[in-house]
Amino acid sequence: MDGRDLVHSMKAVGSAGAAQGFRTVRAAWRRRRADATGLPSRGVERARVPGAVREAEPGPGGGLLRFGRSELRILVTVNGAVFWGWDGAGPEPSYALAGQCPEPDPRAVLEPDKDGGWRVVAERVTVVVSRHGGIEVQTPGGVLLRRDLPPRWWEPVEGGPARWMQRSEVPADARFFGLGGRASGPRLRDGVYRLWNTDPGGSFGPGDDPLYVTMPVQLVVADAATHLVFHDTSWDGTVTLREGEEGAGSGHDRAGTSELRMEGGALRCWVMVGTPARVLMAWAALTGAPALPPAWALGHQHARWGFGSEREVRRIVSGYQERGLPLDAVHLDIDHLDGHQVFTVDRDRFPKLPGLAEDLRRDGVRLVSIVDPAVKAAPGNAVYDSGTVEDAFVRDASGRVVRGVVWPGEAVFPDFTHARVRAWWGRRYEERLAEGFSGFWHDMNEPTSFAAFGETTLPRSARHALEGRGGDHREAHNVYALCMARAAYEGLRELTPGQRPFVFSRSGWAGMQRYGGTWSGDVGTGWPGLRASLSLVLGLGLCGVPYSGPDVGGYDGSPSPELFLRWFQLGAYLPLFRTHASLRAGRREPWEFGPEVLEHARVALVERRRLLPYFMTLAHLARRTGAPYVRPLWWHAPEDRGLRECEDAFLLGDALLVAPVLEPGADRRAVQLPRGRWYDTVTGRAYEGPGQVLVDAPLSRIPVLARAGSVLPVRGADGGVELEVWAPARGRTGMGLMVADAGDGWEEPETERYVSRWEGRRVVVGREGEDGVGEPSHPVRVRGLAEGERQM
Ligand code: NBV
Repeated sequence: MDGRDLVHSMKAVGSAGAAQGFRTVRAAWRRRRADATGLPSRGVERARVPGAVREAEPGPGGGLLRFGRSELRILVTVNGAVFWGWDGAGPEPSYALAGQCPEPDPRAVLEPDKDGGWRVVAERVTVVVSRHGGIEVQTPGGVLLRRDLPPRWWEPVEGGPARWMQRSEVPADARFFGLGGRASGPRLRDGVYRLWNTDPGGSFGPGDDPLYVTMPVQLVVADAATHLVFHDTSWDGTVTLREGEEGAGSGHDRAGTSELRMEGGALRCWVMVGTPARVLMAWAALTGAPALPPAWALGHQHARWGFGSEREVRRIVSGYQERGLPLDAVHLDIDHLDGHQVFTVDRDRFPKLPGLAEDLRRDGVRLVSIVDPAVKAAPGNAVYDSGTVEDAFVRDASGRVVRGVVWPGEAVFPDFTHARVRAWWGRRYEERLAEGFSGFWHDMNEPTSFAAFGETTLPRSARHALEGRGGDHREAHNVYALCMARAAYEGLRELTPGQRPFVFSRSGWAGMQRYGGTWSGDVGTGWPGLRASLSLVLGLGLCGVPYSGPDVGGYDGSPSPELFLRWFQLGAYLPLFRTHASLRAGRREPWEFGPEVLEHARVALVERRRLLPYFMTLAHLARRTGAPYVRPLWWHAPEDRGLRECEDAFLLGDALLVAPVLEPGADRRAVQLPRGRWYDTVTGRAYEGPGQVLVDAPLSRIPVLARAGSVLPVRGADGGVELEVWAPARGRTGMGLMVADAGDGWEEPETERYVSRWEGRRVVVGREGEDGVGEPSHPVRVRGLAEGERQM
């Protein structure tokens, strides 16, 4: 951006300043008033527990247990997931589930247990219900994985939603992960975690909680097994976690505890037990396969709030081209809109947007547009007018359209929990497509509405359709962004049926992977922000959202050249690889940090491009199996307690171990290795795991290690696919997969499966087929060979 554009942008914000300030005071009062009259006061509450079990009614996959003051429905489904719901709650309706509830497992039967309790024995899990409604989840061998104490409700005597509490115990050695995107993880330490999607209102660091994507999804990793538990309710709540403690053989272990307190909603949950891979597979089967990104969305993307003009966008793109740096997409933020209004263009700054898009496209660069849900409340604004005709906007308890304040000023909010509104919103993307955009970046959809005081979101009393059931913002808030993503995804499927929609969204909830991914939001520029970036990506992956990444370089301020470079090097190995920064932040182009950083950033960019076939394969595997691209080191060895504690490295697929540098001044770092041989991919040096090793991490690169035996598809010098094979340890074999993707579209490519092994002094690679092992379909390059050893 040149000086004039900068002044222009600053003015736009500045002049809006005073008026906007006044609006936010008025909006805060309005919200407070709406809730004072629109929300019933809770009044006197009565506490309740289930009481003693009275009778049982076996049914398919489980059955119904009637207690003195509640009833419990248990269901084991064919994919091995267990459901239970209190007070008659069933699995549907649910915003998390991909479709209908899976079929019951006919082999799972409800039968009497000791002491007047009941149990359901299934293939992978046993559920034991005590006489007073405690529920234990055990492995088939009878080892305890989770014990839920009888729940408690607090019901308003005058009627209304009951608050409830569920306390659970897990083995003393267990570790907690998940709960959506948390900056302080990935391992969730003792503390209180809120379940309410929140814009922290400025850049955040590891201590900030909650953030934009919260989910009542916990992954609990213990020696005996891993389990995922999902409490299917979108209401506000908190989870209080306390890790257990082992009594060092004294037999006095203290169990870990998790206490869930919800402001309302059904008390129902799903549990999946097994290895991490099995659990994530069952989770994806239940909540939906992650959307497949088009290939370009796995490349490098450059964003900025405040490009300010078409000329500046061209300058940045040329900057990449002139220096031979790969670039796949440029993102336009709210400064390209006319007065910050969604689905408009500022024609003074971007007079020929479709032309710009076309030129960039010719050079292999896509344009991505920001999309905010808030619509300027002004007759004459096309979206406002058509939304008004459609009756699309959220109303308050007395029937008036709710007004908030966002970037365009006074604004109204589509009710995405209504199918008709989603369809209407989905059609709005036609305007974006006509401007030449290929992808969509949803922002401010917690939803955020500025307020001088109180919560920066819609009034809790605001009414929502909730698919015809009717309800208010207390229930709709956390699924607002999920439903917006659905509207975009489904709209785009209709508008461009041959293409994969590319949507990523700041906020979301369980199941959002069906429509796309997410990103870190406004992560603070600093070393703690860099660490938080990795925590978010890992945690979200374990909640079933595999595609995400941070604002490389951090959102605000100016990173030091070293911090920028380390962030860039990490970003190159994360699914969404995007540099982005705020309007007032310093530069983020790789060449703005001096020649040394530029050269090292180039290496990272070139390597990312080389790994594209591997990333694309991981995207397909995520869709087929639910496994995230970026996995904690314990993915294949959850019983390895050392790995369970490791939070500063990750596996990228099965083949690579990435150990980013997360602190200043490092030129080497300790790396915790899982079992087996690992090669430093740059020096070729072999290390033997399990154990900790010191690996070189000069400024030029972060350590990336390859698992011995792995076969990974990479882009060769001629642009075609090549198989990179890392020599197995002597006497061992290895393998790797390749999904040959067309880049876009819906054709289902086949999975090529490769095996590597020693044959005398040679490493050979074969492609497994129906009639045995044949020749590989791509050129092969073997690495990690000692002198005198040969390939093929
Ligand atoms: O649209 C402006 C920004 C955007 O750059 C950022 O990525 C989002 O997280 N947006 C938030 C709204 C303004 C935040 C101060």
